[in-house]
Amino acid sequence: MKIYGPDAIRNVAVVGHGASGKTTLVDALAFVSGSSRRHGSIKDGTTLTDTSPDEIERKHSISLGVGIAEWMNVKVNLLDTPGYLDFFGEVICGLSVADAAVVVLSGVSGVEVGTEKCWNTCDHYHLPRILFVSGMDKEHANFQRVFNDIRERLTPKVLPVEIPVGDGPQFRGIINLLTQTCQLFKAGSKAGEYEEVPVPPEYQDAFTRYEEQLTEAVAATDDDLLEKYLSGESIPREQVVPAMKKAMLAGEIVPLFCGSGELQHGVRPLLTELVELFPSPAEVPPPLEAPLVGRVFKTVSEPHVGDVSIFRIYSGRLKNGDEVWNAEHSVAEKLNHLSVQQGRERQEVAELSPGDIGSVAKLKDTHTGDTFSRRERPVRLPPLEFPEGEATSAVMVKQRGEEDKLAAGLHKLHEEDPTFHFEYNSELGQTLIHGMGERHLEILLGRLARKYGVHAELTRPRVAYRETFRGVAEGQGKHKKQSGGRGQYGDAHVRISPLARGTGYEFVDSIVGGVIPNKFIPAVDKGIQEAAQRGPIAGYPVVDFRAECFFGSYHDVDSSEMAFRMAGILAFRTVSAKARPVLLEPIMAVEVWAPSDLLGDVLGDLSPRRGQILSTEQDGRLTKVNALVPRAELYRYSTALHSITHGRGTHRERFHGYAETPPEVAAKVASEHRRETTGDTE
Ligand SMILES: Nc1nc2c(ncn2[C@@H]2O[C@H](COP(=O)(O)OP(=O)(O)O)[C@@H](O)[C@H]2O)c(=O)[nH]1
Ligand SMILES: [Mg+2]
Repeated sequence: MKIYGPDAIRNVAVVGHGASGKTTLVDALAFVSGSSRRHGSIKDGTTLTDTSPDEIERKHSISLGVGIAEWMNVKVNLLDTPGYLDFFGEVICGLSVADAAVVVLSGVSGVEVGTEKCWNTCDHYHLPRILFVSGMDKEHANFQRVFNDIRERLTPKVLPVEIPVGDGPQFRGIINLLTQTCQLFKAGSKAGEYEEVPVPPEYQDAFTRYEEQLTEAVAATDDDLLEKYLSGESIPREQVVPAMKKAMLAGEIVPLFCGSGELQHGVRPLLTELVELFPSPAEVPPPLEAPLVGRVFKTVSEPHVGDVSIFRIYSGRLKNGDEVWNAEHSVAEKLNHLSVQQGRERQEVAELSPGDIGSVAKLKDTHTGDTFSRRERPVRLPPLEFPEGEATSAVMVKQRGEEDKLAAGLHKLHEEDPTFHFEYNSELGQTLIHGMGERHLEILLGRLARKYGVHAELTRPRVAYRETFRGVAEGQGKHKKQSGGRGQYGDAHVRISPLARGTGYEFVDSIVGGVIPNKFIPAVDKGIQEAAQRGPIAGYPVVDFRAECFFGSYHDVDSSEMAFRMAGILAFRTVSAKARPVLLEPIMAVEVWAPSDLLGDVLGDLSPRRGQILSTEQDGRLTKVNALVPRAELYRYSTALHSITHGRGTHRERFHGYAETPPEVAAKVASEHRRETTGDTE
C-alpha cells in the first residue's frame, strides 16, 4: 500500500444502532473504491470487517473492525463499530481515535437507542458528522420519516444533501444537491452503476426547497457567502464545500446522505464527501505535543499470529522495525512487520505518517488503551473512559482444577477489552465478572474457551448475607478443664445488645472488682469476635451489636488468655441464640432510566424483586427511577430491563447498606445453610 501523508488521510468511525447497515456500508465503501477486491455480505459471512467466528455466526458485529477505502488519492480509514450496547466499549475505542464519524441509520427504523447513544458520544469527542440513511431499498424504508426523526430526536442542524428518488422497492435514484444532478440506477445492476440525468420534473419542487435550505444554512456560516446569497448570486460548489466543512467542524451543520450499502447505491458520492467534508489529521490538533504519540485502541488475536495491536498515530512517523516506548508498562516494543489492516488482512507498509492507523503483531506487553512514544520523551495519553458495565455474574470452571487457568484467561480478556473486569471474592468464594451486559459476558466466555482453552459458565453470584440481633440478652461462657496437670479456667458473662445499622461491633468492659483480671479481658473480646464470624441463623458474619462483659471469675493458676478466649466464644454462642437474631441482606441503590411511556412496566417488574421505589423524576425523554432493591433479586436485571424497554433502559447499582430480610427469605437461607453444612434434607 502507498504511503499517504497526513493531508491525505481521513479517520472515520462508522457508528449507529445495530443492524442499521454499518458493516455492509463499510464493505461497500472499500469495495467501490477498489481497495477491497471482494464485495462481501452479512448473509454469507464474507464482509470485510465482521470476520470473527462469533460475528459470522451471529450475523452482527461484536468487535471494532478496520477497513480502508482509497479515493481521490486519499486513504480513508474506516472504523466499523458494533451497534449493540453490550459492545459499546468498542464504539468508544473507535470514536476516541477518529477525526469524524458517519452515523448510519436504517431507512426503515430511523433513530434508535444505539443511534442516540453514539450521537452523544460523538458530541463528547466533538466530532464532525455525516448522517447516512442506508437500506433505502428495504421494504417500508421512508426517507422523509427518518429525516423528521433525526430533526426531532438527534439534531435540528441536519441538512439533506441528497434526496432519494423513490423509497423502498421503488428506490431508483439519488438527487445530489451539491452537484445538482440525479443518479438513476441501472436496472439489475449489482455494483451500483448509474446514469446521470437531470432532476426528474416530479422532484423539482423538493429539489428547490431542499437546495434553498442548504444554501441558506451554508451561507449563514460565512459573511462573504451570506452577502452573495442575499444579493441573489449563486454560490459555486467550490465555495459551498469548504464552508460546509468549516461549519461541520464547528458542529453547526450535519449533512444527510442516503443510499443502500447492500446495492452500493450512494456509496461513490459518500466516498467523495468523506474526503471533501471531513478533516484530515493535519487539521486536527494532536492531544499531546511530543515527537511520537500513538494510541493502541484495539487488540485482536488472530489464529497462528497471536495478538495484533491496532493503533493510531497522533504525532510522529513510524517506520517498519522501529522501536517505540510504552510508558504504561515501561517496555520497549519493536514494530516488526508494520502493517495496515484491510479487514482481517494485514498489508505490510514501510512507514506510516502522522495521523495514520496501523497494526503490528506480537508486542510483548502492550494492551488496549496504551500509548506509544519515544523513550527519550515518554508520554501517556489520558486513559479511555468507558461507561460502567451493567452486568455482574459469577463464573465457574466446568472442570475442577482449572481455576488458575481461569484467572490467567480472564486477565488476558481484560487486557484486550477494558470494559471487562473480574475479581475473586473470597467471602463468596466465587470469581465475579463485570461487563457491559450479559450478552457481552457470554461472548467473552466463548472467547475464553476458544482462545485460552478454559471452559467456564456463568452462575448466580452468592449473596453476602449478614446477621445481627434485635433483642438484648445475656449469658455465661465457662471454659473449665481441670482434670490432672495444669488446667484451663475461664469464665465470662456477656450481654449482647443491638446497634444501629452500619455501626459494626463494639466491646464494652464493665468488669468491676477484678473478677476477671485486666490482662484477660482482651481475650474475651477476641473470642466473641471470632465466634461472631459465624452467626446463629445461617453461619454469616454477625454485625452491628455491642458485647458487654460484665461479670466472670478466674483461677490463679489455671486461667490463661486461651481459656478466656474460649469463654468468650462460648458466651457468644449461648447468648446469640437468645438475642433474637435476624438475617440481613445487601441492598443496592438502583437508578433506572427508562422511556416514560414504559415506566409502568419497569415499576411492575421492580415490585416482585422486593424493590422499594424512592422517587421517579423526568429526565428528558426518560424517567429516572430511584429504588432500593435487594442484591439477591438483581441477577440478570440488565437483560430483563433491556427486554422490558426494547433496549432503551439502562441502570446503575451501588451498594447501599444492609437491611433485614423478610422472615420467609431468612427461613429459606437458613434451611439452605443447614443442608449445606449437615447434608440434612428436611
Ligand atoms: N436491503 C438492504 N439490506 C441491507 C442494507 N444494508 C444492510 N442490509 C442488511 O441489514 C442487515 C444488517 O446489516 P449490517 O451491515 O450487519 O448492519 P450493522 O449492524 O449496522 O453493521 C444485514 O442482513 C444486511 O444484509 C441495505 O442497504 N439494503
Ligand atoms: Mg456491524
